[in-house]
Amino acid sequence: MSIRTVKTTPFADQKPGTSGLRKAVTVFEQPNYLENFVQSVFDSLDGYQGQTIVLGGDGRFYNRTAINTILKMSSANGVGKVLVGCNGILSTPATSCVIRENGAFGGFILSASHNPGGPDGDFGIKYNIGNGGPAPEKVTEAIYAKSKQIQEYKILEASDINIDRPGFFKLGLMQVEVIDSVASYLKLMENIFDFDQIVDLIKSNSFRLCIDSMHAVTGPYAQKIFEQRLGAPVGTVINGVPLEDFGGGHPDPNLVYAHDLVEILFAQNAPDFGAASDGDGDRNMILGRNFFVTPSDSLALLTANAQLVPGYKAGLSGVARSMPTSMAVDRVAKRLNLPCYETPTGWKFFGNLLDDSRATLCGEESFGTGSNHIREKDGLWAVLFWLNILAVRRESVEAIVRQHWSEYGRNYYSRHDYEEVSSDRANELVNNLRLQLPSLPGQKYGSYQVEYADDFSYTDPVDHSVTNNQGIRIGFSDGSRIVLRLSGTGTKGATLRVYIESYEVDSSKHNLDTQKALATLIDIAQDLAKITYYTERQAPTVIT
Ligand code: VG1
Ligand code: CO
Repeated sequence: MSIRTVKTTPFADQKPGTSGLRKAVTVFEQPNYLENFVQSVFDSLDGYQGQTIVLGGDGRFYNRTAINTILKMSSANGVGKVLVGCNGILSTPATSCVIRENGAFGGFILSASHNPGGPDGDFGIKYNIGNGGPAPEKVTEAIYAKSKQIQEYKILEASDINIDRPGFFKLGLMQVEVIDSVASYLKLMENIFDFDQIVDLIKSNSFRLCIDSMHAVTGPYAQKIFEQRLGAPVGTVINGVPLEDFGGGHPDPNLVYAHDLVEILFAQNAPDFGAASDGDGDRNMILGRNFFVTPSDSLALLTANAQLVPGYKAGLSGVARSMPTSMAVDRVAKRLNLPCYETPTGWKFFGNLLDDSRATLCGEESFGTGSNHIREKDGLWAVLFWLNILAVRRESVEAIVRQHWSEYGRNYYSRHDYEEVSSDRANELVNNLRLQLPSLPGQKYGSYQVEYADDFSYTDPVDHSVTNNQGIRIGFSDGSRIVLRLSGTGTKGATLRVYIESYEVDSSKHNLDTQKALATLIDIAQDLAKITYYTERQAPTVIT
């Protein structure tokens, strides 16, 4: 086996977005495209030689090809050992767990998360650092800088190794250990949650649950945890076999794309609890019987009920939410006297807060929540957290949420996505709105008065790094907000996300339809940003 040095030329478009580099599979299939990026990662790191790295993905098309390429490049670049998930499968949270458990130098996650898969779908690659979390911006910037200068990469000439079952291999001088994809993660979950109590809940005849893995990575995890370990009946996990194209679906767990689960949970005689995972298992939509839990509310509820879970009994050090996430958790934090941080969108911004013990729980409006147990958001963790709460309280999901609203008030919240719109026009929309910002404070729109209008900028309290232009916020004097930003994970055109939030303290007004409750603010967003004009769309693609 010899190491080959291959001449290459840079690709101009290898800048990682909100969560790694995501492109159409056809882009990744170009000769040297993946290799250039992987070599740029190695070229931007110091001290990985002889160390362990972790490698796995969500099982989508191109996963196996990429794994074999990365293994050979890791060997050629002097990595000591690679821990690779069996069949190339490791959910994003499991990768974070394995990196931390083994004191690994870092890891590669092969996923485009919620983006569709298959030969005509998307692929993605993300580098995580030694704390188990996504590389912070200074690292992704360094990778991007290297990718613009790259002239050669190194790869071992060897045949592919068999990753279909656990075992040990040698690839050049490097060791490869194919690991069980689920074991470490399950052990970690058992340390956090009261599994016995959840078993009791599931055994009680009155409780039924349904977990939709959407033919993505969580299938083997969910079957092992819910059906085998916690005793839920076989068939509790639906769409549980990971498929390279996710069965043609779109593994974005929201009310539109997770329609199988929505139909089951909103039917007559529906189960008591339902959850749907995204492609790489770091996010999960939570449903009760005929009831949708807004992710922002979920974060607030987990915070308010954390003392019911063994892993958090000792208390929380603080909480953090991404800027567009509703302010429901802020109210809980205030009552519990906890610091509450507001970060830009993307899990990489929580890493320092978790490492520095400033926050214990973190969450985003996009169905991702997590804690200091790893450094990624964690979909099945959120499901187990909910089940642990239900096992203790023995009330319905709806009753628990309604009781929370009556105690803290309700943050009506919705996100409107306009997908695959023209990038030029989306940028014009944002620029046009930016120009208006200085003149907005004080303006009145019906009963709403603008209190502040800015483009969100974040200073990390730990390393003091500054991140600008993270979304336009328009805040009103009654605490309502409109936020607009462009997605950093899409691969076709631009996706405009509009986030709308209002706060209602009066519990006699907690039964409104969300879109109706937010109708005036939705109209104000339309007027200010001229959404129909710029997007050339009459309505959003997805409303959650
Ligand atoms: C989206 C979500 C964001 C999430 C990111 C990665 O980003 O809004 O909250 O962190 O996806 O999640 P954007 O830039 O498209 O709004 V995942 O599960 O795709 O890794
Ligand atoms: Co994801």
